[in-house]
Amino acid sequence: WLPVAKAKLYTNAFVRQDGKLLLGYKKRGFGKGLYNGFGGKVDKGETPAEAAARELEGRLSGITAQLEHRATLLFMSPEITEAAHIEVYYAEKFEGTVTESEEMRPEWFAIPDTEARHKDVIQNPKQVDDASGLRFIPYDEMWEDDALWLPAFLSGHRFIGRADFGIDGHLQKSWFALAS
Ligand code: 6OG
Repeated sequence: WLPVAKAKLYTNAFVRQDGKLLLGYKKRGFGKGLYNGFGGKVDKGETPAEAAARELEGRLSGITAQLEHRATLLFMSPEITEAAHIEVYYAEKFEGTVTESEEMRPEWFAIPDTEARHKDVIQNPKQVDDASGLRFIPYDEMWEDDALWLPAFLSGHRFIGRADFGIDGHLQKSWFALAS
């Protein structure tokens, strides 16, 4: 038996502080023009946790954070023979200064405080939080799958999931399960 596709291992890290979420606007490369957590490929000889710490530090030019593993995601797409396997990390505390890098422009966003508010922000994007003056999480400028799992991720759930994209680049099917 031979697997038909290879899974490439990536990390992604989301930092939250004082009710705000730190995202990066990707200036170049894969996912250009979209907001995302901070991460990249896991190098040979490196664990995902090590890669997540390295990427976070590199892409924010010098922050260190206590990273907590919360999700394992698999993304499939008909255009690529490689599936993306992403280990997703969460951090509430970090040290250092958030700085723009060549690849990512960091920006803080308000986090909706209830599930209903989250749904409203997903359906009606570009809303600004009166209390902080920050824009809510920009789901309309993120990967399409993010709206399906980021609310649960931010509520503290640990899970595994898979999202399949079609040839039109849109999400076709997805599946999530809480981790035990
Ligand atoms: P570099 O190529 O810049 O790493 N990534 C995804 N993130 C989300 N939220 N959804 C997806 O759905 C993704 N596909 C890839 C993994 C790419 C970064 O982008 C993430 C890495 O953090 C399709 O080295």
